[in-house]
Parts: sequence; structure tokens; C-alpha cells
Amino acid sequence: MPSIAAYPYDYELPTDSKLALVIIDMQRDFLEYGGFGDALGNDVTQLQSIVPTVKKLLETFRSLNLPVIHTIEAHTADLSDCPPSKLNRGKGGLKIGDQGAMGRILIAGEDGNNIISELTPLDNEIVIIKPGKGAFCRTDLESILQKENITHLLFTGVTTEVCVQTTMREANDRGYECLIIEDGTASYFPEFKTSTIEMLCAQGGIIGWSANSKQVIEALVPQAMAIA
Ligand code: C5J
Repeated sequence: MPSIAAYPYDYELPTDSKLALVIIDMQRDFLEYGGFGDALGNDVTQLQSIVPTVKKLLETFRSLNLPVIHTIEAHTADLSDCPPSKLNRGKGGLKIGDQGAMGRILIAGEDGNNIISELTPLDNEIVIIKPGKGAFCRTDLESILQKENITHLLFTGVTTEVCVQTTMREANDRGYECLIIEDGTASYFPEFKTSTIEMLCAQGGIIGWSANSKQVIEALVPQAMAIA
């Protein structure tokens, strides 16, 4: 059985269902100067450092014709899908819906809400617009995965401890086999990234596995060559 050399043990690749790459919230608002993350005083270069790795993984999945799922954290312009608990959270910086340097913060369709140009989704790729941190909350993600026979999810994106971790936990509870790609995810706080991956994989992989992009690509590319 083909597998990824992962932690805490090998991650077996599916043979009669599909593996998908999940790219969480690689949006201008989180990664670029003048966006939401920057306005909150975060060092956006921490997140920018993973762009080449995520791009390489994306290109690998595209070249193998494997499914890719992009997510975008976004709200409607009238904020009717943003609960007060989320809207009012945080002090001292820009809030959701406020005018920022790239348009209104986290509002669908604004410049800052778009995925960075390096990772722009193709027309045939799944894009989940999500009002929560987790991508299963008030979205069609679960029914799309079922329809596409996707059972295995490899996670990348930002931020590790917020939207990536929340979505991986939601997916694990729904029965998906989840792996986080260490060098394909980032946090504004490097120590949070390290701790999150430790927590997800502790106790024999209580939420899932971790591996680096090289281990993932090495496992996928020979398999595809053998099938071809
Ligand atoms: C945050 C995210 N950090 N994509 N969103 O608010 O992790």
C-alpha cells in the first residue's frame, strides 16, 4: 500500500477513494502588507515564507489531476453571516467589515479577500467560502467531499492554530484521514505552529498525521508514474 513517511507513523494513501490538497485562507488580507493581519500588528513575512512550498504542492496536485480545495474566510457585505461574537472580538485594530488598505476587511469580493495571485484557483478547483474559522461550518464542504469520494485530506495554509487546526479537527470528527504539511502551513507566531502540530499528532495521531512537502511529493509522484 503506497504511503507517506509521516509522523507519528506512515499515512496510507487511499486506493479506492480520493486524496485532496486543502489550501486554507491564503488570502491577501492575511499575507500582504496593508491587510487584516498586518493591521493587527502581525509579521506577515511569517506567512509569506510558505508560498513557494504551497505553490509546489498545488502544481504537483494539478499535474497528477488530484483534487484541490481552496478556502476563503469571507462575510457578506451586510455582515448578516457574522455573529456578534466574531464581529466584536479583538481590540485596538481593524474589525471585520472596516475599511482597510485593500477594501473592507474579510468581505467577499474585496481586493484583500482574494487568494494571493500565486495560488489563484483554476476553474475546476473547489473553492469554499466560509464565514467561520472551520471550513465545515455553514458550508457545503462535507457534501462536496462525499460526492467526489474524497476521504483523505492534506492540509496547508494559514494560520496553523486558527483556521487550519479548526478545519482539521472538524474533518477528523467527520471521519476523514487528515495530515498537516509542516512546511506548507504558518502562523504569525512560530511557537503556536510547532505546538499545534504537536497537539494534532500526539497520542498516536489523535487528530492526524504530519509530514513535510518533500515526503508528500516523494510518495505521490512515483505512485502516479506507476499508474501512468
Ligand atoms: C484567522 C485564519 N487567523 N485563516 N483566520 O483569523 O486563520
